[in-house]
Amino acid sequence: RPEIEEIYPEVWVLANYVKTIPLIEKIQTIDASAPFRQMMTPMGYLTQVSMTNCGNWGWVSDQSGYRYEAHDPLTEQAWPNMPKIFQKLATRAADAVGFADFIPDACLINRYDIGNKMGAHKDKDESDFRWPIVSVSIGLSTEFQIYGKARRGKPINYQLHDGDVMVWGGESRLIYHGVKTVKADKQNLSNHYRYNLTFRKAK
Ligand code: MD5
Ligand code: FE
Repeated sequence: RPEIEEIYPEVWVLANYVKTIPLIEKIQTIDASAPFRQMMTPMGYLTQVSMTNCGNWGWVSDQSGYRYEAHDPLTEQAWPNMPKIFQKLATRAADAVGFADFIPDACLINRYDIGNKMGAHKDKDESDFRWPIVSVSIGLSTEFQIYGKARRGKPINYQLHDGDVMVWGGESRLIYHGVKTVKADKQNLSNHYRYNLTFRKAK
């Protein structure tokens, strides 16, 4: 694969862009103070995916809706600081596709156990859609689905691997997307999770 590929208008993949072991170590430190948890949706279902956050703002969901909060509702503490290596990675990836000065204030960390998926949705809880979203895939591979402006129709599927980074900006910022069921890696059964770091400017 080429280094940088625009797989859909204003969706870029930077294949095998980052070494993930240091990122996993930071995720484990964050998990120790702001543990991964499934969240309740306004529809009354628990998310399959477990989540936590770092940075000034954390994305949360409960019976009353989706929003960004400065404190972890589980511990009532501020979310852990965003590690410098996280922020630098997001800024560098955004810059590589033409978004200068992207300084995220929120990093949602998703953990997919084997068998978990994320249904089609769009991310619209941020205040300024001119900023891109940067997403980093870690651990197990998966198929990412891009629907477009409507949720219906056949999605474009794109395989994401450990170390791949995606940047969504402009036109693509408000399109529907999802993650297909994460499968076990038969070559490496010690790999239990897919993590995704989603860097945003929430406020
Ligand atoms: C994931 N997470 O692999 C994906 C990667 C989420 C989510 O979708 O909301 O936590 S982020 C892909 C993404 C993010 C923001 C906007 C768009 C796609 N988009 O405009 O299509 O766990
Ligand atoms: Fe999303």
